[in-house]
Amino acid sequence: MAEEKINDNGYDHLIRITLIGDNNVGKASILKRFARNEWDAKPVGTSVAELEIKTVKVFDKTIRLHMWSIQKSTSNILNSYLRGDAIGIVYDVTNRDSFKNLHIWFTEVERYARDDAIIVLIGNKCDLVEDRQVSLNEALPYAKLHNISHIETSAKTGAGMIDLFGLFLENSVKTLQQKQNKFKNTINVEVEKQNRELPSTHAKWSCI
Ligand SMILES: Nc1nc2c(ncn2[C@@H]2O[C@H](COP(=O)(O)OP(=O)(O)OP(=O)(O)O)[C@@H](O)[C@H]2O)c(=O)[nH]1
Ligand SMILES: [Mg+2]
Repeated sequence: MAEEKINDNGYDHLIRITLIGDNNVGKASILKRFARNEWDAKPVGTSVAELEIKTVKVFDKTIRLHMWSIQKSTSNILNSYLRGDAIGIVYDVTNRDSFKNLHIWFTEVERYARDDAIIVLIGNKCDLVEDRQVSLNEALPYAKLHNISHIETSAKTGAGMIDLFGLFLENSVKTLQQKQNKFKNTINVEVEKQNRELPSTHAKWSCI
C-alpha cells in the first residue's frame, strides 16, 4: 500500500507561487505561457491579482499549482500573497526602472515572505535583444547579494520557463517533504517530460 495517499482533490501537495514586480514587466504573461503555453501580445493589465492553475508531476508527487500575478497597487493586501511557497520578483530586461525598483519588492518580500519560501529573481523579455537595458553582468551580482537564484525568461518565446518553474517546483516540493520529515536524499526520479515544446534543461518534473 502507498505510504502516502493522494487526497480527495486529486493531488499530493498544493503549491502557491506569486509573481511580483513593476507594472508591465510580464508577470501575467509568464504565468500564461507556463500554465497554458499561450502568448498574448496585448493582454489586459491585471487589476488586482490574477490566478493560473496547473497540475504537474514532481518526483513521484502530483502537485496542484496556484500561481498568482499581483498588480503593483495591491500593496495593502500584498502580505497575504507573499505567504506562499515560492515568490518570483520580476523585472523587465528592457526597462532599467523596473530593475532599479527591485529594492522595493525585496523589502516587501523580506517583510512578509516565509523563511522557507523559494525566492527567484526573474529578468523577463529576454527576446528583445536590441532593447536590452539590464545585462546579466548587473543582474547576477544583485541576485547573489540577496542570496537567491536568477533566471532570464521570455514569455513570448517560452525561453527559461521550464528552468524557472523547475526551480520553483523542485525546491518547494523538497521543502514540503522535509517539513513532513519524509524527504529522502536519493530519490529515483522517473518522469516523462510532456511539455516538450518548451525549451528545457530540467527533466525532474513534468506537466500532466
Ligand atoms: N517581447 C516580450 N513582451 C512581453 C514579454 N512578457 C510580456 N510582454 C508584454 O509586456 C506587456 C505586459 O505584459 P503583462 O503580462 O500584462 O505584464 P504584467 O506584469 O502582468 O503587467 P501589470 O498587470 O500591468 O502589472 C504586454 O504587452 C506583453 O505582451 C516577453 O517575454 N517578451
Ligand atoms: Mg498583470
